[in-house]
Amino acid sequence: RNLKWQIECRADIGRLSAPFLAIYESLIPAEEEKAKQKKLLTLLEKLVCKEWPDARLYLYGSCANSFGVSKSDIDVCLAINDSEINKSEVLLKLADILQSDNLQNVQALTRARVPIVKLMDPVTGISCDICINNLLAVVNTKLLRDYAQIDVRLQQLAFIVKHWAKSRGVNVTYQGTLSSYAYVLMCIHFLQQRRPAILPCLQGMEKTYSVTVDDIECAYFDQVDKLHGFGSRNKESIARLVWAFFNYWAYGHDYASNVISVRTGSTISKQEKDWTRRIGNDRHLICIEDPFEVTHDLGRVVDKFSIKVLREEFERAAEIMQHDPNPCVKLFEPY
Ligand code: 3AT
Ligand code: MG
Repeated sequence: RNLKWQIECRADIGRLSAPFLAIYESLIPAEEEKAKQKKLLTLLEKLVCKEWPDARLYLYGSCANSFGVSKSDIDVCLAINDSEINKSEVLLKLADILQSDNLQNVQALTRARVPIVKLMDPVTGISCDICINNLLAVVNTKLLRDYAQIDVRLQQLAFIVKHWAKSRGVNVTYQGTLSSYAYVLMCIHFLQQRRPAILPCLQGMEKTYSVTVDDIECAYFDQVDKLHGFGSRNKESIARLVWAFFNYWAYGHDYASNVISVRTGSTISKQEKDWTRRIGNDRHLICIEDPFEVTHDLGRVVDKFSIKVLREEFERAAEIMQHDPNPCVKLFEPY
């Protein structure tokens, strides 16, 4: 495996960037889509404020973290500053309110891992999930958005990787493959590791932003406008980065011993995290540390079957990137 990781990149990699950039451009949401999302959020704010005057609504997930492709659903967090509330009751009440305002397909999923109300707005056609007090997700959304400001190659790589994962059926957490959030963290980690680095480690720098959420201190350098050009000494093209990303996950990553960690800008050992054996349902077969909730392994959904599927998909992608005359076609072929 290590020999293969040393393999030279194909000589014609430079000419492959144009089709990847074309795919990236085609996935960017149009401005009018953003406007529709704003409109729906305003409507929801109006409805929520009648019942909970002190509550606030936050967008999170891909509609707010710069990694949303066009036609995505939106994720909304209702923040109620009251530790006494019963989430299920609030969700049922919320579902009632939304239903009476003609929002469609309203459903309260009170027993999900993250309890939500789902709805569809017939005016804008947008579907939306609302959760309660999931403020860590709001903060990790800001972290991802801040990273995206530093070098456009992160957004390009993450759009391509997400598009690949959706096309290949490996972006389905209930089937044991990885979430979009996990894939974006894999991209950030990967660009922190390039030499010269394309991304810094924001949590390793002076703390200009700090909040405490659920007893977890979330702090990092968020003045990212000062970091424009950080990665400019690295001239790698997007095609080369896609090639190297899949090679890393196919042949370079040490699955047996290492955890990728955006928080430290590096890898850390499974030993150090005590992620070496299965505990309950957490098998730690591919380890991705959450940047704030550091006891949380985003790879914990992966089981002994889906790890094989994932690794075979990484190898397939690496193979295509190395040899296929027209990798953009094969790479995204539906499974
Ligand atoms: P899609 O474009 O919808 O696929 P997304 O970034 O919106 O991508 P999800 O809908 O899966 O991803 O998740 C919404 C947000 O919830 C993203 C992240 O801020 C948070 N999140 C998701 N999974 C986790 C997790 N396991 N731990 C912590 N936060 C998470
Ligand atoms: Mg989403």
